[in-house]
Amino acid sequence: MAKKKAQKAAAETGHWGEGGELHQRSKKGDQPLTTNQGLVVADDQNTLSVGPRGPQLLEDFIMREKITHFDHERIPERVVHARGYAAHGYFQAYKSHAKLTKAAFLQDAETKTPVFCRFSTVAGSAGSPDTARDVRGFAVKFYTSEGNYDLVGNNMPVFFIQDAIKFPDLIHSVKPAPDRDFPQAQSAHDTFWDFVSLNPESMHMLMWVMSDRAIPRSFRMMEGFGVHTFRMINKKGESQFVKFHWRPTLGTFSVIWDEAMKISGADPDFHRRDFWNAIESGNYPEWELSVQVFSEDQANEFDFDVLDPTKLIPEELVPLTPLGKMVLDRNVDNFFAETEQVAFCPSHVVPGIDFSNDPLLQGRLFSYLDTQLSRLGSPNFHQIPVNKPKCPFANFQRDGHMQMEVPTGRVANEPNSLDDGSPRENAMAGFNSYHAAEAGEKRRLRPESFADHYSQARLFWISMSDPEQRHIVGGFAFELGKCNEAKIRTRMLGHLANVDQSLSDRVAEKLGMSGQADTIQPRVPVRDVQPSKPLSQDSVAPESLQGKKIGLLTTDGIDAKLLDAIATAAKKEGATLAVIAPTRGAIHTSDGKELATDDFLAGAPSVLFDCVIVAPSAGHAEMLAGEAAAVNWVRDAFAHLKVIGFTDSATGIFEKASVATDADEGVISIDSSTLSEFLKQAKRHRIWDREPQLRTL
Ligand code: HDD
Repeated sequence: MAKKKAQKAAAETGHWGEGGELHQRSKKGDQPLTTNQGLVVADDQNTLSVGPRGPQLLEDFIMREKITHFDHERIPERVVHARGYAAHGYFQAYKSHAKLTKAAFLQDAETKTPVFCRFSTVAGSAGSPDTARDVRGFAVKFYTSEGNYDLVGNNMPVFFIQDAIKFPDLIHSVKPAPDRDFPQAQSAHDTFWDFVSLNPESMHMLMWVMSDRAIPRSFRMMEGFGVHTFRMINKKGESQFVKFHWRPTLGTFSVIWDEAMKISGADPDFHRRDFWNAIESGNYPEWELSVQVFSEDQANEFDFDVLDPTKLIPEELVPLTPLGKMVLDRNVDNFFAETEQVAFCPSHVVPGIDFSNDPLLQGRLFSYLDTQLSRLGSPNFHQIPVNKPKCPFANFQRDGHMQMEVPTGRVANEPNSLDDGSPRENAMAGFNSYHAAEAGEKRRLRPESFADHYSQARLFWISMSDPEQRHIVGGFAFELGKCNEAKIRTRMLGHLANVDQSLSDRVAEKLGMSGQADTIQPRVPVRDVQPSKPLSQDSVAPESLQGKKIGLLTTDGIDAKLLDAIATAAKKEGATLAVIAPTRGAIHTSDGKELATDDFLAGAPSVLFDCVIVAPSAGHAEMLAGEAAAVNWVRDAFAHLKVIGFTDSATGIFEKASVATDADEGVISIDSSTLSEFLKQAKRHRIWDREPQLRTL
């Protein structure tokens, strides 16, 4: 009971024991500016010099300290997942999952476990745009009462390769070419497609990466997956296999590729800005954590190997068991100290969670600590507040660069009978690896059960809705179109034909290469598979404006009643409204009230919004229709399949944009009393039926 109380208090304060600085906002108050030695600085504007124009003095230790520190501000960026964004929050189980696992944070519904969650792109460097086509990292650190547990996953449930020894090759192939250092944050180039087309095990993952999943609308609208098969072990020592799933409460949504490219220019920080703003405004992103639970016997019945990270388990085969909910409710105080220095590691587990023999996972268990030693520069990086467990921890590891603790006593060995003999190991409470019986020859071998590279790629393809299939075709055609080597394109068309002939034909047609696919013989026959509905984000997407953004393009003199109706509806639907006017200063509504704008036309193209309304005042409608940016606003919103509401005064802009005001059900005339149809359509996210007329190429 006392433990539970302590856990509850810990979750509220963010302290598991000592060293809970992480959860305290720094206080500035009246603190004077000092040097790093605490000396108050009298003048921070001028270097010490002889005379007003005279030579500067080496003696100026204050200037030297400041510049020296600045000179050393950078650390190496992550070798992958360099661009990321994170927040604090908590995880809470729905109920006890004691039957499944003995992990303390899953034993009851009261314990709130603090978490730190970082999302990332994989290929781009730290300054690359958010909306690049890429896998997204989804890494969660649970600060549990038994130590830190890291679930280091992605927003896709499978991976490119089956064995970690191929990871450096995969990453080298997708990163900028070593001679010319471009392209940045792109897989659309020869080295990547050359590598994957020579590694057919990547085919399933490629389907995901060419799909809408690789261009998420928001971190808040992304699923997450642990990818590998893990074990859960209960108090009786019984083990089950599990696969982890995160599901966002808002549903899973994406942008359109043309939009993603334009957002890269209009707002390279699109995802982080969206995430930061949502948390600052109290709209805390939430995910449900579930597991697919299955026994080893069950696994042996599947027609794929659960140790192969290029395979998923269809939910029809093993449904999800919900475990609890994660809420991210606090932005970081300092990006570098927290987001940049956080160190996730798949080998950070707690009693009750263990690994499987997935060869990719086993390689990962080595790589993370290793890379963090060079990235964070010392074996003591676990002492950095964001990495420090919130439960007590003690051992005899000592010294090293940047040791921040001051261990006391004369003993640094275990066992010992000096001092009080502690800390000591504890066979009962401690982590015990699952006693799996293993035997076999020592060899370098890929199991035959990993040989089917096309069936699940096909499963993904046939599970997609028509628009999703169109986007996959478009994705392949775009990426392969950027490959200069024709032999890579024909090889890939050959692989795609093994996934599905129509997929290969459609991509070939878009490339202008019909009939040129290589013939590639699969190692094992491609299986007959049934579609799995949950793989299609479109088919399970909620019709909702929750968490979305409505862009209102307007001018001085906007109808006050209409504005009020839109603002009220947006609030009711849980959406954000952004008022965009030709200039940034405040405008006035028709009843003379001042209205602050959120952005200005040239700086806020319609790609930044989920749905839009165009409502200039009658007096300024002609002026707006003469603005290319306003015409593009409408043209792009239509091309990106958005729902567009408009007032009568806006028709001139539509004419210039060549968008018919009765084009389809997504172009809707509105006034202050007829918003309901606009809202109904906008909840559909996109008007997919519009797409075939707009993108025939
Ligand atoms: Fe990895 C970072 C996820 C395969 C080696 N990985 C990293 C991050 C995520 C993943 C989310 C960013 C963590 C953060 O936000 O700091 N990685 C995955 C997933 C994989 C995967 C889901 C396949 C299922 N990774 C993988 C392999 C290796 C690595 C096979 C190496 C053998 N990953 C690393 C790394 C990184 C990393 C080099 C770079 C920065 C870091 O670890 O701290 O160790």
